[in-house]
Amino acid sequence: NDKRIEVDLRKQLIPVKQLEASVLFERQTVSLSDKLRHSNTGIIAEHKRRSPSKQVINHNLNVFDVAKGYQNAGVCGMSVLTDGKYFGGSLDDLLTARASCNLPLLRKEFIIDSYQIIEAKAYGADVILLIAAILTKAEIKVFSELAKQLKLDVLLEVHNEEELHKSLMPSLDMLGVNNRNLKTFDVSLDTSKQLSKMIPNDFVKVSESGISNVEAIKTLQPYGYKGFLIGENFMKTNNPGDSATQFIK
Ligand code: IGP
Repeated sequence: NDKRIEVDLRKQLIPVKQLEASVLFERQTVSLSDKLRHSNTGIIAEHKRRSPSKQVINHNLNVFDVAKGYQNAGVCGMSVLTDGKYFGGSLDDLLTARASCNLPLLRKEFIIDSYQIIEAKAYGADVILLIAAILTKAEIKVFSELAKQLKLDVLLEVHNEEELHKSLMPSLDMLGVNNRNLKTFDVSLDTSKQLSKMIPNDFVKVSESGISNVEAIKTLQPYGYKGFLIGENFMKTNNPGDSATQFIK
């Protein structure tokens, strides 16, 4: 797999056997989808230093404080960008978040190989993200079934109808609709509204990106959304935890 080799060259990989022998691999994971089902606010708060659309969001905060702040705010879960190239994140960030809070943690990464799922668990994640735009149906099946075996929740991300229809399968827990077009970076909450009716109710519906106020959440809840993934709006402030609190009270 060519894509995988590119990833391999960036760092020395720890053998799978060693990852499986790690202390965190034994940890009992927490289900984000269960928490969202039973929440009225449903915030998944993200740690994101920068992005392809915004070069600098915030470089001055440490993950430890951000995770603590989100937990104190009462969010349902935290998303940690581990991609270095586009988002300036790392697996170290995931570990640090794990050390700082009990929230279910989503490894936010472009997953293209099973290895990254085993790695996610060994570094303390409870949830993995699978992005329909970069995976085949067969890959989504293999990766989501592996995640379920490892007791990880699966959030499958789509941006249009075609991706959604390709992806629906029982091994997914949450269906995330990305309001941001990854090619143009345009954001529209209409994407969540339009796709909602095509998502069967057995999946927890999550609306991702471009959510900047409580009104947006109130608008999306009648469409069946139980989860709201928010990054930039919190991270651009000096105290992301305090900003999250505004969304929860
Ligand atoms: C958060 P925002 O607009 O609140 O910062 O968006 C999250 O949805 C976004 O970071 C995201 C993402 C992704 C990042 C959604 N899907 C896939 C990387 C890869």
